[in-house]
Amino acid sequence: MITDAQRFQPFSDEPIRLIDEGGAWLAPFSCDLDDDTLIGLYRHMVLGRMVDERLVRLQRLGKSSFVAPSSGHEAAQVGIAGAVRVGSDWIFPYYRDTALALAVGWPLVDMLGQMMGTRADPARARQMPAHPGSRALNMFTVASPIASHVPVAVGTAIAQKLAGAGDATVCTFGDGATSEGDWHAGLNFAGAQGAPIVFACENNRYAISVDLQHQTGSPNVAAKAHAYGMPGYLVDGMDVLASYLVMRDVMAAARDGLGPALVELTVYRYGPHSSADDDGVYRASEEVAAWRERDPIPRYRRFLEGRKLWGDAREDELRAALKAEIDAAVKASEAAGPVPVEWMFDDVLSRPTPQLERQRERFRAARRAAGEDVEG
Ligand SMILES: Cc1ncc(C[n+]2csc(CCOP(=O)(O)OP(=O)(O)O)c2C)c(N)n1
Repeated sequence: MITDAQRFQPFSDEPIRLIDEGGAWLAPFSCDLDDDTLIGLYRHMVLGRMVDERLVRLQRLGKSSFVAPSSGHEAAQVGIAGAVRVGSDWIFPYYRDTALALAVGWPLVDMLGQMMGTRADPARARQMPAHPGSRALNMFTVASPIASHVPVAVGTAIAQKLAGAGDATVCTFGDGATSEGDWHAGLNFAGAQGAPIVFACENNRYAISVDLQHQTGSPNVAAKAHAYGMPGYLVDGMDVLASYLVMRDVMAAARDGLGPALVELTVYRYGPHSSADDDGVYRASEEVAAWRERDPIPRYRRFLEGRKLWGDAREDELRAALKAEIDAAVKASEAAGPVPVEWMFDDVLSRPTPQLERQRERFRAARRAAGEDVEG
């Protein structure tokens, strides 16, 4: 019998895969997930894809100022999300984690509010779009400077270890983040302290236009874990079952006091780096098309169909239900209305200084004089 400890080997040369491109199960052990869990993973992947496609359209319509497309990352993100014990573990995501944020339970309307900068945004439109955060979910607000969240995530994990409640932290980032000093400082400290943290690298091969070969001399990202005294797992991040089961096992090991791990999930981003990027100048459309053939969603659908868990009728039903959910969330976010500009004076200081109050009054007066509606 294969035990959990033997199931996945760190530092493999080939990515760990559990299903092939045709959706056939590859592993020498059986899949221990129940049907609801298997279908739930699929639902979250399709939700992530449909929301991403809508966010791209909303940005083109001028309803959002920025988007970081996540299509292609769904299997990795849904796998990572499935390994989190929401509410007790901590999550330190990065800007491309749309499917992850939704899969851990971030409400769609909060996401749409954040993307569109409306009053539906719990963060009151203080962040640029694609920067989720949620107190209720222990989801740390995304930070724009690459890898700056890594040392903070490690500090959180060390606090969890000291508290002794058996919780863990997961911290995600792209391959480009592994070139930052903050990344190395964080991994070094986590290794030295035996912090209960899993570093999950969504390696999509590009940091904007810089490809992985120009980023590192290492054979892969997982190999870097050697230097920090932790296991490094190379995983096919377009295989949701491999992503989920590896992440589930290493998060459980971290909670059990076995220390940190680095998991590299190999993915491909189908869209440009962001709405401000033209990917046609650094990669060929044939390359994107070849990766489209390996889309993680149809691949996993084929696995479900092989188990008689899925078919055309269920697919149509799911997509219609998700479309209705997304439409309703877009409507609710828009109906909430734009945030008043005056809000920029709130929450900066617990007691505003007289200077700040004077600035607020001058600002209000100027807006009233211009015939604008001013709150308060
Ligand atoms: C410290 C810092 N340097 C540069 C940037 C500009 N920048 C934004 S995203 C990005 C690429 C990051 O690539 P990667 O970590 O691979 O993640 P991906 O976007 O590919 O998912 C860069 C260089 C930044 N935000 N912060």
